[in-house]
Amino acid sequence: MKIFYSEEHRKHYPPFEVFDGGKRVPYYENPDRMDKILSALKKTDWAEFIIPVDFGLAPIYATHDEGYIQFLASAWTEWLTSDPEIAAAPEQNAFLPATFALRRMPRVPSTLLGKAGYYMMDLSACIVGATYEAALASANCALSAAQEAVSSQRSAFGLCRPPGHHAGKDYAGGYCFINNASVAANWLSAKGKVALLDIDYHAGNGTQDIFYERDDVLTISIHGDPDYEYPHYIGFADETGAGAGLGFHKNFPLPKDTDDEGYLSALDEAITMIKNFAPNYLILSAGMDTFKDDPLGTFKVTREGFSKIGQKIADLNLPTVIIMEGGYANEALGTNVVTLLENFK
Ligand code: SP5
Ligand code: ZN
Repeated sequence: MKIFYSEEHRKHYPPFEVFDGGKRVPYYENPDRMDKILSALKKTDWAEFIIPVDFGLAPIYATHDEGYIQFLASAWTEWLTSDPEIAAAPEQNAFLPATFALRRMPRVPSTLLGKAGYYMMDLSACIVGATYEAALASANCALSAAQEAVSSQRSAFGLCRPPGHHAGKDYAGGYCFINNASVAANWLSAKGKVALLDIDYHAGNGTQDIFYERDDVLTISIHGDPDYEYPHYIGFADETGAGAGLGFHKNFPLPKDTDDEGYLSALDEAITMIKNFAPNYLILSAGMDTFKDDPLGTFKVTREGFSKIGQKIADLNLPTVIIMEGGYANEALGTNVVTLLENFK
């Protein structure tokens, strides 16, 4: 299987994130995640690593707001030059807002901190010097995998970091800056009918946001119920699309402690919907944070569970663009990714 991977992510390693209750904790979404996945993949006889092609900004702007992308591009340099204390110790700093644009606050301010609270949804998508380049390279991994699926009509893996599914048209959040899977799905939608299935533990709010009014890309997310879990305000069962897109989005919010059996029965329903939609391509937003030992999750999915999940999705027999999303139980992450991917090789 062709695996699109770039080393560009490595320096995107914020020194902290602001966790529940305002506590500063080490950044969960760290480069070690990739090292664990790489080392597990290198032990197989089927992983073929390829450096992604640069698709330029056109496919990014086709999915995201230009003002938002320009904010991502310049935020760190502006922050650094705004304060000599930060410039003196850049590696101890990360850029985050302190104020957020909530309901009925639709103005985009002209200043950096104002923009930050407008374009960011939480305190976990920290911007550092390497963030923008890493996010672009990550999107190129997804696009390159999509292109491979078109040309070979086989499945391919975009080993993306940073992840993408929490990033909306004009906002970052949940460790995500550019919505890799959505950028790839939008690009792929010009080549055929696309379904996107999100199996990350957290609701794919960004993907939902991006495709909510479209009927040409079916989006489905299976996740921890937002009533108790991040991203809290979106991902509920009654959100099924709007306008032309009505009926083309589906959420499966699941209870805490969901195990293999509970998970697989939601997956069966999702798979039936995909079959009825009859797409030419499938994008799989593959987060492994449903795993029983994940520090950010509550689900109880096992390694055998990931094997069955992969088997069921691969049985759709579609060229599948698998996109790496979350998963923070680093010691098991490599094995879990290989276990899922094996079904598609
Ligand atoms: C891509 C992805 O998986 N992003 C996830 C971002 C989640 N950030 C907020 C986590 C808040 C978790 N609270 C869990 C308490 C555990 N004791
Ligand atoms: Zn997640």
